[in-house]
Amino acid sequence: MVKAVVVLSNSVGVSGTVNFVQEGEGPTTVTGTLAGLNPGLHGFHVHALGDTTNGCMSTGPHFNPAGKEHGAPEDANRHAGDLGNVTVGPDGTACFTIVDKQIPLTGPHSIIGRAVVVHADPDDLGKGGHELSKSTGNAGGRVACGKPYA
Ligand SMILES: [Cu+2]
Ligand SMILES: [Zn+2]
Repeated sequence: MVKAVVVLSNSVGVSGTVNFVQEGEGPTTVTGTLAGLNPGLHGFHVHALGDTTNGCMSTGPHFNPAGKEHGAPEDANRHAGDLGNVTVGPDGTACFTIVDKQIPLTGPHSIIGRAVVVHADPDDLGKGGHELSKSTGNAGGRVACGKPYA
């Protein structure tokens, strides 16, 4: 069993912790808690680079080793990093579990050392018809991020 943890932070009061667990070659289970967000849906992705020297902006685009378009987690045509949305309640917190097969913790496509990013707006899952839908889901600003450590 391989585990990783991410502590999310930013300068405007958003915080959170996300844990990743993978058993063998099986799917990865992601469990997280977030606080300090606006209620509603927020895009939630693995981005390509574990570089936060310029805050969340330096984490690059969505992790996309297969060269696909942005999509929903259940789509065949999606970035590996496309984990959809997390739902934030009226108190500004979220508690969620995601099980996904495209975010391994070992091997050439491991997400260890990349970045987890929470966005200001909902991810349209590639279906919003916006010019950014097929690249970012038009999910708006990057409000918190962190780097998964094994
Ligand atoms: Cu993102
Ligand atoms: Zn994407």
